[in-house]
Amino acid sequence: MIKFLHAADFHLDAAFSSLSPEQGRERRREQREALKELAAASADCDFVLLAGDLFDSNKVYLDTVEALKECFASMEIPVYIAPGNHDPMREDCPYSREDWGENVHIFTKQEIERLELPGCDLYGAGYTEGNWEPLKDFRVEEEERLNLMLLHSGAEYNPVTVEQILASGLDYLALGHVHDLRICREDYTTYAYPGCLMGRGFDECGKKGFLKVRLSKVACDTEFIPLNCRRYEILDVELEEQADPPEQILEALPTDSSEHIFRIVLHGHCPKPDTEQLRKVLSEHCYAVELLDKTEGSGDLWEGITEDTLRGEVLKELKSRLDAAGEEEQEQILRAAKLIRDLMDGREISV
Ligand SMILES: [Mn+2]
Repeated sequence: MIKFLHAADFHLDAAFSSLSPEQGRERRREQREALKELAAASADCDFVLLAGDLFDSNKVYLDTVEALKECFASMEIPVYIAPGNHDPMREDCPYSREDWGENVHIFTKQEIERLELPGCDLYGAGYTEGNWEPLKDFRVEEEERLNLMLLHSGAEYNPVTVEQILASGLDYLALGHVHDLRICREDYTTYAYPGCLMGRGFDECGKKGFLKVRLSKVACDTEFIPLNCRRYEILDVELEEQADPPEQILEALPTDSSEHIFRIVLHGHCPKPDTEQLRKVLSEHCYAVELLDKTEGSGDLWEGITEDTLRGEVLKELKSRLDAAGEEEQEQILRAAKLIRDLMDGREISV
């Protein structure tokens, strides 16, 4: 059995443009710090596979180069890297510019290279440009060995198909590019994306981290190890008319909210909340917060109910049904009332 770490998509030195410049700098410092957790987890492993997009772009701070070199040096086991579409293998890229240390091997070419390691064969290729299919007509050379491959692969970058994976003879395909954790199995081949190392936006919510894999010819055990770092979270809060909005939202926040970055989406039939005031209150309880007000004001829903018109008649009927209705039915009636109001106001509606 062999044991290794599989990580990808660090996106070091990302812009973090949705945060303040100061918070962006802090997040980039945190990215460098996070590398220490990865190094610590590698202690009982045979090697480390890094499937590309380690850098967000070609522009890398010296602090980042130093932190990554320190991470690799402290690992004391071989580290294999397959460059991705954010950090393609080019003449002037950080992989070419720097000396990353003796234990680091970078798959520099856009063609499959085979390395014979103790206990397994490791295949790999880097991304340089264009749309090349790395697994097209690929078959492992020695079936009886454990066979692994390291690639940065997506629909437009080094694409692979399930048919090609099935025909490859690989035991484990370590992929990068997809920022969510995905572990799949076809026949005896496990192929996985560990997801990005840490979230950078609301499309990368929740816990992020890397995989520790134990692999033999008969079994593949993948353990997800979340990084101990800030998360992006989307929180939907249903406001009630009578209650105090800040209080309701604070109640919905997790206890460690000051560590994390939130998008809070407000729903409900209630008077328009004062989002400026809310933002002020919430920013004291969150690392960063974004508020989306999707509430539908309730105050004007019954406007015209006393009129001696068709509108008044319909609203009166709905209101009396609402007062008599159960909770579930109430929701339907409120939706109907809103629809009728919008229709009579001449708004474009969708049912
Ligand atoms: Mn990426």
